[in-house]
Amino acid sequence: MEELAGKHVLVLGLGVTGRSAANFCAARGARVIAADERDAADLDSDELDAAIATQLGAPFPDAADFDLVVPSPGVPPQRYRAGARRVWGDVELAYRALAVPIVAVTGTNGKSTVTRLVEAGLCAAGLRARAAGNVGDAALELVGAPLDVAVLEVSSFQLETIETFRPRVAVVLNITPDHLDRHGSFDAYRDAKARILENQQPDDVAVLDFESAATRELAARARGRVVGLRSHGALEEGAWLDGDTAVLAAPGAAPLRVELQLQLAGRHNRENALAALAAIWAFGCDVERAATGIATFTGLPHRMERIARVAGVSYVNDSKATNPAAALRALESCQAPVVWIAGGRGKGLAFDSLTDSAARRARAAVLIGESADTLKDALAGRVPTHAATCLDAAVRTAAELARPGDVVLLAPACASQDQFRDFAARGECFRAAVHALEENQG
Ligand code: UMA
Repeated sequence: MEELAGKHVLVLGLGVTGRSAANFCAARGARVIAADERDAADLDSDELDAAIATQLGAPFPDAADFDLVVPSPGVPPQRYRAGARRVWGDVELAYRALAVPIVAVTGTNGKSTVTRLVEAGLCAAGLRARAAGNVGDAALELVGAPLDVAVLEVSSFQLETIETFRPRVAVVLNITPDHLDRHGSFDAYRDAKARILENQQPDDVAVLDFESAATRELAARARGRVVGLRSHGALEEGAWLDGDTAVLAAPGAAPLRVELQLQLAGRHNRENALAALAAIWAFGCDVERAATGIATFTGLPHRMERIARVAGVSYVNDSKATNPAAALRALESCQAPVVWIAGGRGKGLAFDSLTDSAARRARAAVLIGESADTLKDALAGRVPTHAATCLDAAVRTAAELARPGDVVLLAPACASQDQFRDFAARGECFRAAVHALEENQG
């Protein structure tokens, strides 16, 4: 990217994104300052190019002094917008540098699973495909890799900082309230997600989850072809489930029927597989071959991940359930009585939507973190609640409350950052606590 040479670039945040963005810009001849408000001791800045200047443990420099600001997704716009001449997030930079088409996936819940399913399906169909973005590896890691197609999971935070980003296929899954603490309102959150469609052209495709009212409405904003997704019931142009068969229909052609064989349990995962297959179909690949790749996918850590069975009780880690809608799905997919571990940092969302389901499924709830009292109020009179000071203690309390045949489910409905670095660290803590129970048993 010639346009970076000689430019004065400010990278905000030095996590996964910031490190990749700083190195990327420096390698293309930019003069880079990378800033992070955390102290050097808390940061992993070893991998930075020697030419990059850093400013750590101090307030961010003034964005107005730079040609380009590259914010990390976790840095809110009000920290840099005023005065910034140009803002490109890492997804915009990756789009400008990638020489291959992009399948991009957004939505509130299920997007990492769908991203990985698309990657697995495209690879099985014979393409060199790799997933990156919000799924874990920075999008810029894909630049220069031997690829036919890039699969990017893009969050609302990342979509706030695009300018020309144009995926060949854009998948928008369900949109339900999340990150309201950052976006301020549901409309603003949905509008950020909708930006995935804003640069598409008539030959691009938007795959939209029609079961989600907020996503269905985005059809009016689509500039490309729209492929709708429904859990059942035919569409003129779209995909739906007929039992375990995915049906893919386009006007003027006989519908394709592809049997879905999945390693993943739960109706929501059949819907995730349908979304992935529809994206692959929209991209123009052989869906029969893609389905064989989808069939081999065994799931991601921290998403309904079965950790162990101890004293007849199953322990399931759904640390990625960081909002009420995801926790609801987790509760609903448990067949056995649940001892539910929930709580953490709230995102400005009410928990009332969980009360009925919790009352039906949960024998008890063990509550942790900043939202424990709010959750306790939401469950009052419906589910017995217990407080725990930390996740470790919560697992021990849950083990005492559970009876053989029960499920102890970590589905926090909240973010983790009051007690952990991120949802993955929370999931690892749960895993370690369950293994400790196992050892005490043995
Ligand atoms: N920082 C500041 N000041 C601030 C905010 C952050 O200095 O005001 C610094 C922090 O000290 C830290 C760095 O910025 O050192 C972290 O930046 P970041 O929070 O953007 O984290 P990254 O490591 O770059 O990870 C980001 C995504 N994180 C977030 O969106 C919060 C990762 O998604 C993503 O996998 C990664 O980029 C690669 O694309 C995580 C996530 O929780 C999994 N995403 C949310 C979600 O899925 O709900 C959106």
